[in-house]
Amino acid sequence: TVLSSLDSGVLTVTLNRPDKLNSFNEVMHLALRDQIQRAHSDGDVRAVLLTGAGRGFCAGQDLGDRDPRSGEKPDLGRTLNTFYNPTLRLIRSLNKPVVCAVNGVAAGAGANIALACDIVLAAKSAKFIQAFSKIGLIPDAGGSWALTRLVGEARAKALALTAEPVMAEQAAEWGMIWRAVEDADLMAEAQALAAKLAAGPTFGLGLTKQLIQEAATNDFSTQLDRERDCQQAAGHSADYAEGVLAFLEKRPSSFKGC
Ligand code: LHQ
Repeated sequence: TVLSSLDSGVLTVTLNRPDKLNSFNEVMHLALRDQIQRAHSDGDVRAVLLTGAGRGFCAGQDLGDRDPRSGEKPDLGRTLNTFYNPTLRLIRSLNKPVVCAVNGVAAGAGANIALACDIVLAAKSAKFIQAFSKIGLIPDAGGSWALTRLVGEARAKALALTAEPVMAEQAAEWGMIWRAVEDADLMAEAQALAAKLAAGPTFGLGLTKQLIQEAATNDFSTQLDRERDCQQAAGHSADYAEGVLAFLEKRPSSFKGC
C-alpha cells in the first residue's frame, strides 16, 4: 500500500492504492507511519518526498471500510488517535524536510496530510477539497489548525464549510502551498527540490523547520530566545564550518548533514 525508495538521501514515499485514490485503510496508515519513523531513525535519510500513485494524491479515509447500515456508532476519535494523529505528529516533529508532490486530487484527511508537509508542490490539475462537511465531519488530520494558519480564518471557514475544491494555482496564490507546476514537470521538480534539500545542512534545516513551526504559538521575545539557542547549536555544526569555508574558498559547499 506504500512504496518507498532511498536515493541520495531522499526517501521517496508513494501512497499506493490507486484504484481507491490512495484513500487510507489501516494497512496503509501503518505503512506510511513506518516510513516516517524510518526517516526519524535512519541517518541516511536527509529529506522525504511524499506523493501518490496513479491519478490522485489521497482521498482521505477509505469510506468503504465501515457500513453505516450496521447501526454501530463508529469511534472516529479512536481512528484519529490510533492512525492519523501519530503520523501527523511524526511529520511535524521530523528534523528533516518533508516535500509533498500532490499529483492529483487531495481530499479530506488526504488534503490535510499534504498541508502538514514542509514544502508542498502540486500539479496544476490537482485540487484540494476539505471534503469533511459533505459527510457531516469536521476537518481533521490537523486541517483546522494548518488551513487556518495558511490561508486565514475567512478562507479556512469557507473551504471547510462548503467543501468547495481549490485548484493548485489558487492554492499557491493563497499561500496554502508553495507552488503549482505543470503536471508533466511535477515529479522532476519535486525530486530536484528534495535532492537539493537532502544535500543541504540537515541539522540546520531541521532547526529551521522547528523554529518556523514554533512561531505559530511563541511570542516575539520567546522566539528571539529560541533563535539564539538554535543558532548557538547550528554554529557548532560541521556544516556551518564547511559552509563558511566553502564561501571563502569560492566553491560549492559539501554538507554532511551534521
Ligand atoms: C474512494 C474514496 C474514499 C473509498 C475515492 N474511500 N473509496 C477520519 C477519521 C475516520 C473516519 C472518517 O474520516 C476521516 C477523515 C476523512 O478523510 S473524511 C473524508 C473522506 N474522503 C472523502 O469524503 C472524499 C471521497 N471522495 C470523493 O469525494 C471523490 O472520490 C474525489 C473528489 C476525491 C475524486 O472524485 P473523482 O475524481 O470523480 O473520482 P471517483 O469519485 O470516481 O473515485 C475513483 C474511485 O476511488 C472510485 O471507486 P470506483 O470503484 O467507483 O472506481 C471511488 O469510490 C474511490 N474512492 N475516494 N475516500
